[in-house]
Amino acid sequence: MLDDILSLFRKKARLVILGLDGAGKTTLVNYIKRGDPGTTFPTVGASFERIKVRNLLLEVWDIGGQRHLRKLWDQYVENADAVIFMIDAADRSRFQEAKEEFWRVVSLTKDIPLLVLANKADLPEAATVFEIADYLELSKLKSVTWQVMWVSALTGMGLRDAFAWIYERVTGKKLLKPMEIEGIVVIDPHGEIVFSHPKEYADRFGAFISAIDSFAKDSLKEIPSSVEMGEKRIIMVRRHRMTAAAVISRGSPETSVISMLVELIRAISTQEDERKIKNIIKAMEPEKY
Ligand code: G3D
Ligand code: MG
Repeated sequence: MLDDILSLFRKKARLVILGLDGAGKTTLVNYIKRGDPGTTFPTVGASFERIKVRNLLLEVWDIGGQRHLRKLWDQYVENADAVIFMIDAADRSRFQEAKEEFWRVVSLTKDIPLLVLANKADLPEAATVFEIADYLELSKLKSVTWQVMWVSALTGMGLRDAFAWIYERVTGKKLLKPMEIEGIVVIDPHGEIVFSHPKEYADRFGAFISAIDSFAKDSLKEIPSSVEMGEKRIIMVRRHRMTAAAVISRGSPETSVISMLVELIRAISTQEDERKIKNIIKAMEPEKY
């Protein structure tokens, strides 16, 4: 699936991948290399890797700490077609450090597309894209084209959408379908529907979702699942014994929806006010994704 996207890059593209050590950059590169082992260039020093896979030249830097290397990676960033900033979404203890490095990178990207990958989304403790966007203060990003996505470099979850986004920005061609959410429901541990968007959606769809919920209760655990239904797709997430489900159109970026559902469960279970909950859904509107 990811290979389909990678093979679309007809012209050479330079991607710089940055992040603290442990963010998952090497894991990402290894995932990409599964379809094509590519060429690894010998490099000096342990904090830099350079790999060519198909038409993509990946220049990977461990940042943070070693100040003397900065001048070097600055140049790589300035010559990139797109920049990927990776953050370990499950390691909150290093968010502050990541944030400082992130804003240093931003000062170099100018108009280069910038993709923030909130990695390790497969771990139940992973922060959602909302939490990451909040923490990094991404809303302050004005000039650059940017996006934040929830991925797992280990399982490959979300990587297709991530590279589709890069492809769109590098080539100017459209690939991803706009996000289309038909409806969302959240079900509590007793099987009661505690949230529905739009309001009347639960009446149309709720019974079906409840049925799936009771069926999946034991097997779903905390792993998101998705079921295809013609041109639509049902995405289900379980957290804190609650289930959130969204019906989306096929081709919409799935991990964004998963992240939203996790965030919805969190907001509902901590009884956040309705306005905040509305904003979580609003952040999914087509112009953003
Ligand atoms: P880096 O190259 O950015 O320094 P690595 O990071 O790719 O070496 O990853 C650091 C550790 O995080 C590795 O674990 C790796 O397996 C793990 N990791 C990377 N991506 C993911 C992910 O998406 N999910 C999970 N659960 N783990 C991930 P080890 O134990 O080998 O150090
Ligand atoms: Mg590495």
